[in-house]
Amino acid sequence: MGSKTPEEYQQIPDGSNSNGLKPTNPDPEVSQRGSSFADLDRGIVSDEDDDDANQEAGMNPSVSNAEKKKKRKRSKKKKKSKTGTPPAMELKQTSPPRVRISRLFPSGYPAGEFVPYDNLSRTTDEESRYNSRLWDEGFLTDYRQAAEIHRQVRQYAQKELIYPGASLLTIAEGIEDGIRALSGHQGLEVGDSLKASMGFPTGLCLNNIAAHWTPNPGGKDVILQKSDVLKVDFGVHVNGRIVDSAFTVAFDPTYDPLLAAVRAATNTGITHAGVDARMSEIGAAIQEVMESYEVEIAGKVFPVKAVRNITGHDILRYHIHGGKQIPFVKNKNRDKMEEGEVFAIETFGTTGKGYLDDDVGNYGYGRQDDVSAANLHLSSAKSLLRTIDANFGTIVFCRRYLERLGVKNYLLGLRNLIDNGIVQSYGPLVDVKGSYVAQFEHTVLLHSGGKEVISRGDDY
Ligand SMILES: [Co+2]
Repeated sequence: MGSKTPEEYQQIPDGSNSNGLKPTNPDPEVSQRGSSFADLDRGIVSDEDDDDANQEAGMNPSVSNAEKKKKRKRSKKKKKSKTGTPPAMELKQTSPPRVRISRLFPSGYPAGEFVPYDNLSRTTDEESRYNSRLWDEGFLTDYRQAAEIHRQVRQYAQKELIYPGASLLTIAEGIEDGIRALSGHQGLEVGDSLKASMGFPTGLCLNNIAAHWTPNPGGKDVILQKSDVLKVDFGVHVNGRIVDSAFTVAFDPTYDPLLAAVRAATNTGITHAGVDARMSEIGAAIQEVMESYEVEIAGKVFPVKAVRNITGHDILRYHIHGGKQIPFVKNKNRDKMEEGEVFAIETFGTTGKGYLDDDVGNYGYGRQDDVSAANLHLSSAKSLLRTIDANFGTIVFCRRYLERLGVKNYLLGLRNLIDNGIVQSYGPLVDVKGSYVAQFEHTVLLHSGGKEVISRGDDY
């Protein structure tokens, strides 16, 4: 989930700003969007960012040890253990995914891709290198579980849910049902989705819609076309530890250079991330890579532009956006990354103008925990707030999640909460009509001696 640059810093973000998403125009209309264009055929673009393909996800599953230079691989590729474990005992994920991750990895979850910092002088000993003392006990376990859920659910989505003719609602629900099943939290009892659930509403953004679109109840169902460029951006949290990761799908190879540009740009951001890395340097490096690409669409060549007014961001517990932003253009932001921090490193590239505008429609709602509810008078707002606090806390939710809980007639109360600043609403962000935007995103944990690309998979 991207962090929109606040208006006052939209030109060139500079270090002093630290707001999260900008509230949208408070106009509760369901977004209209559609797609057009010709077709061709292309599957999910993938590449191998990882090497050592023989590393096993479950080979050395105990967490927080020193073996994590190795890159995790997903469980399905597990080879049979040489120690003689009978293969029949091996529990496998189903399709659709319904086996809890905790059952698949009873002795610990696979680590992410571990990349030591260039400057290893800061490392002291193996132990502190791989587990920052700034993290509490459950931190890594929760993060690795959330990341494995993300990988398994998205790879299922890539194989089974996302194809021309699929409805976006079916894709969103398929992803969300997978997350609930794999985490073992259906979220129907009060407080259950605070234990594990989506990290924010599933984003399914077509073409010039860059970010913050999700199906809404009562909205017209949108059918995926062969000519579409689809961004799939979803989050998984376990005990408030949020993994935020996104990819782009295009079936028409016309868009491959656009996807390649953004994939390379995001990987550049990951390469430059680390303790003491400056946002200004990361942004400049990302932009240089992104804008070295161009894409030819219907005989016309478009330079790929880095989007200027949305950024990567730090992630705090139960808060998808902390105070830090990572632009993907040249900038004067003086913030540095610090040990123990978690970053969503994402980039957006576009054939449009490289600047996003608000569109009509509703994406999600986030409880602002620093705003008092003492002034609330409307009883429907008070009761809705109790529901929000009990089920989502500060995790951004959407209308579908409310309706799934059986909440009815919530629009007036929701409006009141937004007007009082207690809930912030978010809406779609779009580039110009006819343009195409792609996005890739990973969540990165900054250990003391290296970074762990927690959401890395063999898909992206
Ligand atoms: Co994000």
